[in-house]
Amino acid sequence: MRMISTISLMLVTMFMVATSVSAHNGWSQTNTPIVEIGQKSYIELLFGNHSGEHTSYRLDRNWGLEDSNVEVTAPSGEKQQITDTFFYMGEEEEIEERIGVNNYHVGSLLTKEEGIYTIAAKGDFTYGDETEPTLRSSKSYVAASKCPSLESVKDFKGYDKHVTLDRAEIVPLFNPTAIAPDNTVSAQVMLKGEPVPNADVAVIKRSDSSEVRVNTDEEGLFSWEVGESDYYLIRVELEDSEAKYEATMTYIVSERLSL
Ligand SMILES: [Cu+2]
Repeated sequence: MRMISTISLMLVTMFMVATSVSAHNGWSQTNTPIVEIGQKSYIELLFGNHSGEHTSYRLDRNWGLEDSNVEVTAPSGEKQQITDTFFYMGEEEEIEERIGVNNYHVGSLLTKEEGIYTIAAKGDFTYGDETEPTLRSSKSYVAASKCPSLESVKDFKGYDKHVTLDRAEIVPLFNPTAIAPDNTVSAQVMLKGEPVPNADVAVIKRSDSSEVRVNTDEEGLFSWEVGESDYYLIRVELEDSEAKYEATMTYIVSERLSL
């Protein structure tokens, strides 16, 4: 009996092994990591990552919102759908060859509580000539505070909530709204609530699309040194016996906190 369960565990592990399929990805980003309570945070849904062997922050076409939804988890745990707030920023008519090209949707979230809001966008995307959709999950964060400063939000907790239990997810083990340059941080790759060992993760810097590549350990954990102040995109692509998955997450590194 034990033998059988060992074998089935090995099989499960084999199916969970990350593949190095490289494709385009969708990601979300907040316009600023910190807002005053009562103010809105604006969220962009971006799509691209073609150049540099698919480690790029560059846009390529757009994240069409069909089959997508954007759910926010407030600091209290309360969930809110904000999919209806998204507006496509590109033209939809007149110049035909530019319709739907290299643009994005932007939506918003009104903050009401102090703490970290987790924004989780999900979409089912059928790439190229594939017949089954890739299940996408993308996360970004904003902190709301009465006094919107790095100093007042740096000790906020709740960034490591698991909010995407039905597909892949990147869970930061650092506060993604208040991180200073040159810190070593870690995060965890999960698939349906279970850690994913040996996954190939890329961390991509917005200003020059340079990347850091790391592999997850047996607990799905990976660590890296955050670079200088900038926007960063973390992405991983996975596959199991049921589907293909992609998970992305963005964070913003600020200039060093003044002490
Ligand atoms: Cu490509």
